[in-house]
Amino acid sequence: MVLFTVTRKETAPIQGQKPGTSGLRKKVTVFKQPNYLHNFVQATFNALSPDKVRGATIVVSGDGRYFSEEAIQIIIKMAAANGVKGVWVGQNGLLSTPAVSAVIRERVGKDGSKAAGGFILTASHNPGGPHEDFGIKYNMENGGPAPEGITDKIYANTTTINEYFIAEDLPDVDISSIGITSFGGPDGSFDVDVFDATDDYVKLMKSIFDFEIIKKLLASPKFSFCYDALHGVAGIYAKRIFLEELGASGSSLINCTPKEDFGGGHPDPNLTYAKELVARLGLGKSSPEGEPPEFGAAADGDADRNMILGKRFFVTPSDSVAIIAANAVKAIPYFNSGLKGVARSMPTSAALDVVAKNLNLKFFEVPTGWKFFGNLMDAGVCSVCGEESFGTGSDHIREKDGIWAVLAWLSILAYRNKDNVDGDKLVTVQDIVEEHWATYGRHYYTRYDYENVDASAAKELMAALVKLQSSLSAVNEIIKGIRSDVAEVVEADEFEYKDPVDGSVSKHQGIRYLFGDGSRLVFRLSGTGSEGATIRLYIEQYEKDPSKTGRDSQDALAPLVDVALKLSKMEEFTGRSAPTVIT
Ligand code: VG1
Ligand code: CO
Repeated sequence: MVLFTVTRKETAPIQGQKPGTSGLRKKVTVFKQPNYLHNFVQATFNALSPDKVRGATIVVSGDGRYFSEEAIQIIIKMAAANGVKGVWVGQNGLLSTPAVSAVIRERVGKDGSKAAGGFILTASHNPGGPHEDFGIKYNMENGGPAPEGITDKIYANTTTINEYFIAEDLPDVDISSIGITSFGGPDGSFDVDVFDATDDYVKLMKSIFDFEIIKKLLASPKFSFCYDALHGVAGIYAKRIFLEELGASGSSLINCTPKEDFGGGHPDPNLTYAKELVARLGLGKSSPEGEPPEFGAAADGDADRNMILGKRFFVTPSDSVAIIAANAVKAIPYFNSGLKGVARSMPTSAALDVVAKNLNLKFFEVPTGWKFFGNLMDAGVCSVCGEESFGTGSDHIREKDGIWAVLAWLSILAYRNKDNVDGDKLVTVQDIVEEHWATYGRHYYTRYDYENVDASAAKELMAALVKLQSSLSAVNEIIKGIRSDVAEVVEADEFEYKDPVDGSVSKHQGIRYLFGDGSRLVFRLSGTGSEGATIRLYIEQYEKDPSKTGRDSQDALAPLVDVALKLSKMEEFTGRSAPTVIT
């Protein structure tokens, strides 16, 4: 057995290591600075209670982006030096974010141990490569992202850190082959367990969904689908689940081999970046050859996001979570005994609220970021939740789950077509969405992102919007001057959240303007960008009248967009006449 020693290294604080909405995300060039990663990892170990580190087992893996392999070797050596007993690594350092959550919750090691938490290495939907982004975050024993109490501690530690511990003489571990490598250190043995990255996750999915009914749908000559992993880690799960388990044909999968630079693209599943899929589904500018598939879906780099498409049809993420919630009990075995409650992030449209009201379900509105759903799920009051940013999930884990969302939609389609898979015409994605609108009304919705804006200009814009909120009559005067065809603002505030489980309060979670007809404008600064500031503007309008739910979304929202841009003086502050991305 190879023996190792522990070295104490002197270091000094490095500025800017504050975790954002989902961990610390920076350019690779920043992460490669001497001690940058080391400081953050040590600050994390120091923020956890000692029994979750010393003698504990932790998971380390990610979406395989550039710098992951190097980072994994550093973290293994630091874990060993900090008294960790075992490190679990997905083969080739790969594990999707939802799979890490599943592994922490479900996997049992050879000695019967479970993991105390894990580092996830990803910058999610941000591009990868030597000049692009890297990221790291810590998930706790429940499989969910560290709560703010912990991330605040981590940050505080990074500002005072003066030492870290590393097993410099521990050789690099071969993470490409499955198996356990044991080392001997001052505290006894230290094991690195490299395991199959898909097994635990696939097993969990099979316990949630009825794979047989989905298999029948996929086998129907009337059905066809296309899944785009955008070169992210979702590809390895897609191959296992859609091809091996569900019998889909290889041609249904595109970009399903993970690449460290995501093929040079943005692994962001939306209408702008998932170009190939969008074109295949007949939603692009040029029409595809032949008839588009009935169903399409995409994932982001770390496979926690999803985009759902029908033939020539886009499902907004806010509608998607509402539709899954409305159909879950019948269509998904895991929910057969009912939903404990549902939740959405604040900027997500109120489509889910209407379902909750109709089905008499507990309902929660939380700040942006998945960490806020975890407490509700642990407390047993939330089964299904989602965010407008292409994130959907349930209490099977404590992260959003891209493949789960696709299986949820396939389950709904399979259930709706179960007596007629061989019939002339299947119930389509579009049919399901339009039926939903007819029952619950439609929330027209769009988000404008202004990326990499000058940070102080963004702050000034937000400050001006907060200032405006002190007088609603003045706001309504301004709005009247912009458009006469929008309702009055009846409430304006900065969203603040008191966690109903632990009582913690999160302030300044987005600026809201709420209109008398249920319309909303929300302004937020992104907490996941790695450069400058990103302003997000969310625009929503509710339409109950079934004869008006079929409008073009852009037309329906045009007056509110006009109001939002002028009220915020977007161009004046940012110098941008158009957003970077519209979703
Ligand atoms: C964005 C989304 C948010 C999501 C977060 C992490 O955060 O808006 O809804 O939870 O990304 O998702 P922000 O602060 O940039 O708006 V992921 O897939 O990047 O881990
Ligand atoms: Co992601």
